[in-house]
Amino acid sequence: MPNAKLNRHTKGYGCWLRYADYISCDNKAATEYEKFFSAIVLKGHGRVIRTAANELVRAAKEMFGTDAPVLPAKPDSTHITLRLDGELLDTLGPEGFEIRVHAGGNEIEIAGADENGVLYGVFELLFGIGLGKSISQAEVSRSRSVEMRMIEHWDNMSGDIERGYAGKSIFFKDNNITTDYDRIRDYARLLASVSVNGISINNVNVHKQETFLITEKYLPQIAELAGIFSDYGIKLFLSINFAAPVEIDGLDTADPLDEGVIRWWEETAGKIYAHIPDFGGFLVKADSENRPGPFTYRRDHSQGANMLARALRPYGGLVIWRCFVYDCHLDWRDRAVDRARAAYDNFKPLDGKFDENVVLQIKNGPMDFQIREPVSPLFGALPKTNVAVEFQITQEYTGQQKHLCYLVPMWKETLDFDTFTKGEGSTVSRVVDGSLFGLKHGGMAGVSNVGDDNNWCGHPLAQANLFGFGRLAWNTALSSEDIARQWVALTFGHNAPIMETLVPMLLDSREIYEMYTAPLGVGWMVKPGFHYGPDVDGYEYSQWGTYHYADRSCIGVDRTQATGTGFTSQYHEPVAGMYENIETCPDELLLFFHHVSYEHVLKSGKTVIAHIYDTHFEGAERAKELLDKWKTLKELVSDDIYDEALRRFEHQVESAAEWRDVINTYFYRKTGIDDIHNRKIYR
Ligand code: GCV
Repeated sequence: MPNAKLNRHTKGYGCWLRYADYISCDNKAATEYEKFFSAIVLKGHGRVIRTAANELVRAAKEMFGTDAPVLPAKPDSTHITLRLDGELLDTLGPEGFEIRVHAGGNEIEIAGADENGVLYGVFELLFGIGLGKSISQAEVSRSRSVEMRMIEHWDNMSGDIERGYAGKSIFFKDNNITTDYDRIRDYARLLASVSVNGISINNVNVHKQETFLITEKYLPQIAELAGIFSDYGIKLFLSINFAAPVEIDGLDTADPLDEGVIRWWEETAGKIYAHIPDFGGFLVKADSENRPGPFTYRRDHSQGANMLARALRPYGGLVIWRCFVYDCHLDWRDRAVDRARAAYDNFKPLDGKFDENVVLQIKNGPMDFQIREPVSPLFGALPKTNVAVEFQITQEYTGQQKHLCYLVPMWKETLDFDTFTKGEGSTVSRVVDGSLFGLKHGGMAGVSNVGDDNNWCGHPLAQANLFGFGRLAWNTALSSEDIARQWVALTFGHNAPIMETLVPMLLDSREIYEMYTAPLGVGWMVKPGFHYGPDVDGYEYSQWGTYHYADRSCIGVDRTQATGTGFTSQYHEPVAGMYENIETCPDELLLFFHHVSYEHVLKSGKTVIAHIYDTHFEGAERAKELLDKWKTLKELVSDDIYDEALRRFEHQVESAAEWRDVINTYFYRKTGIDDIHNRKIYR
C-alpha cells in the first residue's frame, strides 16, 4: 500500500544521503576519492557487511557514475576493502571501526570489529566525502558511546501515530502491516547511516489489535520487517501489553508470579524467536496512564520486568522497561502531591532488583518532554541497574514540527548534566553508557519524528533532529554545533551562505521557542490533549499533576524540601542544594522549583513579570527573523524543501504572536502590572 503522494526522487525524501549532491563544485576533496571507488573488496560474510558493500556500490554510481564490482580478492587497481577484524573488539569494542589508507594510497580499508562496525565505517567514509574531508584526513578510529541506540515509534495499526506530526505510519495502515518494503528499506538505511541499532515499531500504548502483534497472526509479516532492519544491523523490538495473556488467550490473570503467566510468556518468546532469530526484545509501558501493569496484582515493577526478561533471556533478548510511571489521577487541591517525584519514588527503592537483561528507560526530565525541565534525578540514583535515557525527537511539546526547534542542545544538556553521584564528573552520559557504575547495558532512546510524509519528518528542518539523535547517541561528546554543521553540509551541500544562515537558525531555535511559550521552566501552558498552542490554565485544575499555581501575586511550584514537595531532595548534593536555594537556582528553572512573587528579581536583573513580557515580545520577533532568514535561501535550496519549510515558518510567526499575546495578557490581567516599555498588551 504505497503512499500515493510519495515521490522518492525529491531532495526531501533523500535527506542527508544524496550522494550525487556530495560532489558539488565546491567540494574539491571529493575528486581525491574517485579512484578508490572502482572496486569494492569484500572480506567477510554476512548480511550487514553485504549491505555495507552495496552502499559503496550505490555511492560509486551516484557520485562518480562508476559501476564498482564487489570482489572477493584484491585487484591490481585502486579499491576499497571491507574487512571484519575481530581484534578490534579488544581495542574499540563492539561496533567500532577503523578507516585506513594503505599501500601508497592504493587502498582504503574499512575494518570493523563486527559487521555493524563495517557498515558504520562505510557511512563515516561517505560522510567524510560529503563534508569535504581530504583523503589525508580519512583515517579514523571510532568507538560507540552507548550500546543501545533506539528509535521508538508510537505508531498504531490504524495508521495513526500518537504524537506524530509527519503524516501517517510507515509501518501500519488500516489495521494491516505495510508491504511497502522499499520505504522500510530506505528508512532502515537512513537510520543505520547515523548508527541506530534498535527500533520498536508500535506504540507503547498497546491497544487491542496491537496486542496481537506477538502472535502467529502477525509474526510472519513482522519478521519481513525485522529482516529488512537486520540487513542494516538494526534489531526490531515490539511494545507489549502487560495484560496480553488475558487479552490474547483468556488467562484469568497477568500476575507476573503466576506459573501459567510465566509459561505463557516463555512460549510466546519461543514463537517470536522462531520467526525472528535476532529479535531485540520488549518495550514496556506498565502502570502508566491507565495501562495495565504489575501493580494490579500487588507486584512491583522488578517482578513484572524480570518475568518478561527471563522469558527472553535464553534468546539474548532485552526488556526495556519505562520509568514513566505516575498517578494521572491527582487532585489539584492537594498542594503536597508532585508528579515530578514519581519516577524516582517508584524506581529508586527497586535498585539492584532487576535482572541483567532489563534496562530501565528514563525520560530526560521528571515531567514529560517540556521545552525546559531539570534533568531527572533518577539518573545517578540507580547504581545497580541498567539505564537508558529517553528523548522525544517528535516535537509533542516543542512545536509539533510546525515550529523550528533543533533539540540537540537540549539533549546535550541532559547528557552533560553532572549528577555528582560518584563525585564530580558523574554525568548522565556516563550513566547511560554504563561506565559510571560498570553496568552491562545502557543506551539512548528517541521517540521517532517520522511518518509517511514525503520528507519523513514534516518540517524539512526537523530532519536535523533525527540525524542529530543518531550522531549524538554514537558519540555523546559531539557538540550541537558540529552536528548541525554536519547535517547542513550533507543535506544542502557545500554552500557557505546556507551554512552561515542555517546553523545559527538551528542553534537559536530552542531558545526562541522557549521565549514565546511557557516561562522559566514552569511548562505545560498548552491546550490539553493536543499539546499545541497556548492555554495557560489548560491543565491547572486537572488530574494530570501539571500546575503553575499562578495567582495575583506569585507563580511557580515550590518543590523545595524546606517548604514544598521535597522534590529537590531526590538530587545528590551539591545539585539538591543548588535547586533548593532560590539564590543559586538557575533562572531558567526558577518556576520549576520555587513559588515566587512576580516582583522577584532574577539573576538577569529583571523581575519575573518583566522577564515574561520581554521574552514573549522578543521571542515572537525572533520567530519573524527565522522566516526572513529562510527567505534569503530561496534560490539556494530545492523547491520542495523551500516551499514546505516556508509554509511552516509563516505559521510559526502567527503561532508565536498568539503565544505572546495570550501569555502577556493573561499575566497582565492576573497581576495588573504594566509593561514598563509600554508595548502592546491586550487588556
Ligand atoms: C505514548 C505523554 C504523551 C502520551 C505518551 C506518554 C508516554 O503523556 O502525551 O501521548 O503516550 O507521554 O510517554 O507514554
